[in-house]
Amino acid sequence: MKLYYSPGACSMASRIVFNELGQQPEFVRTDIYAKRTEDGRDFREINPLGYVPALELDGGEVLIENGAILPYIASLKPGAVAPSGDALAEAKLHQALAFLSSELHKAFGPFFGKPEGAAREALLKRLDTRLDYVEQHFGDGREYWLGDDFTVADALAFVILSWAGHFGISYADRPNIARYVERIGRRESVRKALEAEGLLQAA
Ligand SMILES: N[C@@H](CCC(=O)N[C@@H](CS)C(=O)NCC(=O)O)C(=O)O
Repeated sequence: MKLYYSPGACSMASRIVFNELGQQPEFVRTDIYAKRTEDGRDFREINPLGYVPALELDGGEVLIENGAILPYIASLKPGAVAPSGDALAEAKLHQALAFLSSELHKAFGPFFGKPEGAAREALLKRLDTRLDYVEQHFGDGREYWLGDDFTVADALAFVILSWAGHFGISYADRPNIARYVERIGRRESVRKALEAEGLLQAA
């Protein structure tokens, strides 16, 4: 298997999950701006949409979208990093991945373009409603997104929530999120992923 990734991007969630499972695919660093892989290929030949993560399976099939890739990696070791065999628990995982991908990720995304002034304020307002939801979600004292166990949702949530510091967004008024990010960031799988992507110092 090959994981196409960019350092610190949402593709790092897959690397964290592979670390959790003690499995290592081949990692292919990808320039998401130039759309080139480190071995000189046009990345759009792998994902026509030009974004990471993309997971190339041994048979040559390519999966895209965190919401599909993360459950697929989890299925390599059923029950280890995702609920298995409980329809409601599985639905809650899909709910989490859908929210994280289509609401939280997409609310953070525009900050990579370094918006200023009124544009930044409008984006902050939109992001705030999503962060309020996350803060409330952890208000019952749960350790992980789904409750008592670490799942692939935590890998993705950690990566996305960690972007805040790079955009000058503080969690000082959101203690549940601050504690959660710190807690997940201490996991060995996460430390190893940050180190592999050259981000341990900045984390
Ligand atoms: N819908 C995709 C979005 C992935 C995505 O936005 N990836 C970013 C990095 S975090 C990227 O590669 N952006 C480059 C681009 O969109 O051109 C998913 O959830 O997997």
